[in-house]
Amino acid sequence: TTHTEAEIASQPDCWRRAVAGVPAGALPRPGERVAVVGCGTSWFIAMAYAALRERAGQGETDAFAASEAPTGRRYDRVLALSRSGTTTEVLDLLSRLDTASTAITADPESPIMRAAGQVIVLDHADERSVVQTRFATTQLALLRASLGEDLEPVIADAERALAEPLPDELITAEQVTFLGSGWSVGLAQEAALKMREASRSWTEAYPAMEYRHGPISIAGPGRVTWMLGTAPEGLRAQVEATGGTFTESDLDPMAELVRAQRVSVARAFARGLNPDEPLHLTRSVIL
Ligand code: F1P
Repeated sequence: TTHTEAEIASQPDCWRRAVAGVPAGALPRPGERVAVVGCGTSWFIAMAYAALRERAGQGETDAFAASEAPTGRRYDRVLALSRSGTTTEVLDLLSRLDTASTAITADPESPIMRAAGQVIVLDHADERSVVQTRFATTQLALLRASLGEDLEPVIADAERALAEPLPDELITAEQVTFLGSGWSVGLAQEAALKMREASRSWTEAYPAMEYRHGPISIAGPGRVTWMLGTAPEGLRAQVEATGGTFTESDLDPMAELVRAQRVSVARAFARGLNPDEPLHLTRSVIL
């Protein structure tokens, strides 16, 4: 088996370990105004957490690609996400800050250890694959737990997502568009990125309601529209009217992301690709 497959399968265990030891102190406190930053996968996890933290009433929370964080706004804390702890845009941003900062990383030897005021190391979730799967979801599990959420039902859903057979039509589809709503918009982006990285598939991602404003134009036979979370009323019928396939499930969106990771690996194998080694990508992007 590939590293990617083993890392996908280990997610329930990784999440359990992370939520058993949520570090007090280093994470954003209720009431703080927070900017969450990262690149690639880490940016999409930042988007999901920002929406969840606001929904939990813990304070204004904005998510930015680290390269695009605005300079003219005041935040009480910047939360920087980076598996490698070496990504250039994240380190540059931290070096320019005069606010409190916290980083979450997998690598206790990386430069982010000195660049951030406080650091949470999730080394048990580090990965061998270039393609991030379990580190991304483990940090989100930790962040969800820090907002007071019970992760047990989510872990049970992930176990279901790992055990169930994958429908062939998801593996052979010509094109896949992921949709989300609220905090699952970031997860839809992440699912789409995973499928591109691991299997060089044509994927897109949108907020579910936005999908009706143009993106649905490409729906049709052999193409899949895949909702993470609860779909808006009528969307299934609209997609099916184009001849396209509509997929949704009652799993927690983070568990549904696990299913999308598995489909990404299956699509890589179907195309003769090694999901551990995406084209034109390295484990961390240093500019
Ligand atoms: C960010 C990132 C990953 C991507 C690949 C290259 O890494 O863009 O999202 O999957 O591994 O780097 P990091 O800052 O989280 O280490």
